[in-house]
Amino acid sequence: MARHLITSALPYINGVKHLGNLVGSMLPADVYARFLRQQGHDVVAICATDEHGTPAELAAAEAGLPVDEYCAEQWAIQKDLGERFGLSWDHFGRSSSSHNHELTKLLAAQLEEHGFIEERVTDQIYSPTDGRFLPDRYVIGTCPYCGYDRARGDQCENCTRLLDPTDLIEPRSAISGATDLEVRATKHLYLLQSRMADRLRAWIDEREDWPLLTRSIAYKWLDEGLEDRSITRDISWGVPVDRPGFEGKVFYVWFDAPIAYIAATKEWAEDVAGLGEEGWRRWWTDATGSDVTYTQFMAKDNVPFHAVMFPATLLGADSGWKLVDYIKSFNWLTFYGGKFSTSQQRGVFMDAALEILPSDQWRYHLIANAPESSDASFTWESLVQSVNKDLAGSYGNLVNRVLGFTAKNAGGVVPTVEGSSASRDAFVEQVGGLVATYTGHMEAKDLRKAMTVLRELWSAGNVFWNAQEPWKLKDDPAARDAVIATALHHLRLLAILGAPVLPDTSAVLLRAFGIDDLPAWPTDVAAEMEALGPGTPIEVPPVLFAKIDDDQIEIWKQRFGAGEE
Ligand code: B3M
Ligand code: ZN
Repeated sequence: MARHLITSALPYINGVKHLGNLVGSMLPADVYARFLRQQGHDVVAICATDEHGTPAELAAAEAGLPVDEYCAEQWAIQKDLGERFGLSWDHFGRSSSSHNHELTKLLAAQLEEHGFIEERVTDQIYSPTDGRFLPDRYVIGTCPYCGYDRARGDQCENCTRLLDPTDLIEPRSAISGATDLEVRATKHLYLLQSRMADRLRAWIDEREDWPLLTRSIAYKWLDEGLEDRSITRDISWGVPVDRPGFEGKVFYVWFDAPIAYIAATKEWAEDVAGLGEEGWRRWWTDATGSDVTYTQFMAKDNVPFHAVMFPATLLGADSGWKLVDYIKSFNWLTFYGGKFSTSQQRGVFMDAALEILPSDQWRYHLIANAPESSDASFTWESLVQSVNKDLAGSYGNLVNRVLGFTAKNAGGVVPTVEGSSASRDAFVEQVGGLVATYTGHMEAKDLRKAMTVLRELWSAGNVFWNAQEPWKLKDDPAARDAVIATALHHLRLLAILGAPVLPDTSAVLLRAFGIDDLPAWPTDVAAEMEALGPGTPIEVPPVLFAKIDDDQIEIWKQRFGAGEE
């Protein structure tokens, strides 16, 4: 039994997340956490809402709510949706928690103590009309390179050139449209990352087992030269900087957000699980936590912050903080090749998804098509294929046939098996091989490959059942009973193996065998194939997966669109 800390990138607070957000962080983290728990490991899975920064302020303003009320509301909505998607985190916290305020200040103090913080004065755009400094992206104007008239102060969306807000022609506030902008001097704290570049590179060099995507992004940032980075902002919503001359300033959202991984663990240990300080320190500080394996899940745009900047914070603080062991990163899930977009509400969002299909069907489809080695496209056609062909056609159909046949021909109980048969032995061996491969892919967090093998396990059951033709064995009840018993054990195994991805389905199927608690991950498949006592009653559950009509695709396209702008 090992100890595993798992975090998924924190969903931003400004509204319900879309399927791309879900498959790029929270869902794969959950599948992995469930798998490790089933293997008997000591697992803590942590997530939280990322609540600070200007986008939260603006979303609250748009909703007509004070920002703290807005965040509290949205946190509750996201937590509820996550739970309804079967996300089994140990704690879903908030980056605005008192624990995060405390830890963010602590980390900043530790960095300062070791000489990694410096005050610097910079010029920034101030909007008297808005009564605030404007972050670069909230200054808009005409691009000096291509003439696009809605270019943002950090980058022109049209020609992709990186910009400085002072480059813009006719700059104005994106918040109010005000044009009376001024440049004012303002003081900020800088994290001296440049002084840590060599240490960080040496640390990344050692992470040879990381996915190529993660490593290449990390090296890109290191190769471009690690710049000192301002970690404070002139806004009011966030963790205040307690320092003379810094009144009205808060820490930058990307400084406090990853620290919320620690804070949410602390909140869980101290306020939820009643484990006290040691309860979170044993995961996060080296002194007692060195045997922890820490795995993070995220989409590729978050990798620089997790592979370089958060480690810079933790290394610089030099107080034994646990660094990540493995970063599992994802490419983009597209909506018919186009972008899922929160601001334009394009694509399918978690709330709407649950209105149209049960969570297990989404979980399977998304994981089976996760953007692991390249971008992947969500289409209604491929969703229907996952449900109709894989879930209903292969897995569900096998369950129906075997359990229905057992009810009719074996009195609804596990029959007694006498002697052995070559075909059964061959099947058990085949299943054993597939289980080993499946387990290996899960351990490697290669989830798409794992789903390919899970499908092979489903179809192996169908092939066995079809080849044995138990319905033709009326005159050889012993042989027929052996086929039924083998197929029943295989179904029980499928429920156990499928549980990380299809938790609700597995619970229903196991219930049919009278099993209430999820059995441990199989290590000895031959033993598992004899685990059910003869005479164990078997119930026939309701159909596990309903097939989707082809007309449904048109209805969904009407409602959600199909990627068109
Ligand atoms: N909230 C993801 C995003 O909004 C960001 C992740 C934070 S993880 C510490 O794109
Ligand atoms: Zn441009």
